[in-house]
Amino acid sequence: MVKKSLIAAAAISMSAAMLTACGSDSNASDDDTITMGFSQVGAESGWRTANTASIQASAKEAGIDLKFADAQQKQENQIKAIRSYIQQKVDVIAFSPVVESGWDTVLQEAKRAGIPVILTDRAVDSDDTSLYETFLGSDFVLEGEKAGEWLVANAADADVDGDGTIKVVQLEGTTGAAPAIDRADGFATAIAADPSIEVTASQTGDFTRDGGKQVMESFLNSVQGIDVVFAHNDDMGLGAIEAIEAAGLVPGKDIKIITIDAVKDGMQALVDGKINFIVECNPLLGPQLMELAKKVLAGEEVPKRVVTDETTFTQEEAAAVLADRQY
Ligand code: GYE
Repeated sequence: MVKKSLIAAAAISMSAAMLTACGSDSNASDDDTITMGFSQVGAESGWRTANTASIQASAKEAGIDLKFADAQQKQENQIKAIRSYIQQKVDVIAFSPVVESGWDTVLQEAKRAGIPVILTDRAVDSDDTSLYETFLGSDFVLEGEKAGEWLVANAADADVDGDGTIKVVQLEGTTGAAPAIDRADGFATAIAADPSIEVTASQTGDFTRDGGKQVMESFLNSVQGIDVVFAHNDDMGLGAIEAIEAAGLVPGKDIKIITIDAVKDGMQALVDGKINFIVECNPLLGPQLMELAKKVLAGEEVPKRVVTDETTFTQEEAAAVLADRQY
């Protein structure tokens, strides 16, 4: 009897200890494990899939406990996720804001709770830069400029119908998203160097393949003499290829295509001659994000802006690197 109750008592105290252990696990401030709450935009593109994989793998590698939520391209879902991370008292919040505006309130809540925020991939347009520690990601204006500069340099070739005007249709990213706004700006700045190049029509395809296909179908019906498609990402460009082929035209020849990202499917289409030029946008932000989070939490100084290194690819350059692409 005595023995039995002793065992029972030991079992109770053990489960109590386990409960405490679980409790402290979920509130990382009690132990050394860093907990990061990450709100992802969605799963809209090949770029995004590679970005998510990179963040998940590098959190594991860095020993960081990652809480991950997919917002399905909706700002309200991101705000909900961030509020729940605040409630859970995570150590650090990172997120890729689907659109630029409307973040001040929730970021102030994080600040009041003493939880540092790291912007990943996309920026916010808030005037109060104390609401986040740093912003890690690409220079989207520069990406748009590189796309436009290539077109200016290849203008003679791009005037497919030889009428002296290079008619560009633009497939924009998600309306209000930093990469959509900035890529359009950078492209417009670069093509201003050649008055024969004009953006004749521009509409959002929401960064998806399907969106790109649908918008391109409507452009093919409504715009005469399209010479060039400028798509804000590979996926929309790949959707446009489907629409162009369905219309009986040859993508890359009858209509030139410029895209941004350089994910594998895009690079394959470039090698196949269906895309003419791709500006790289690197999604492998995970390792840098984990490093920045550790530094911020250790009280170390981090730069307010960390820009990703990127290149561009012609068809020949893509053929040389395709086999070794990681994403
Ligand atoms: O180019 C696009 C994705 O924010 C840089 O989002 C990212 C963009 C990327 O859907 O493919």
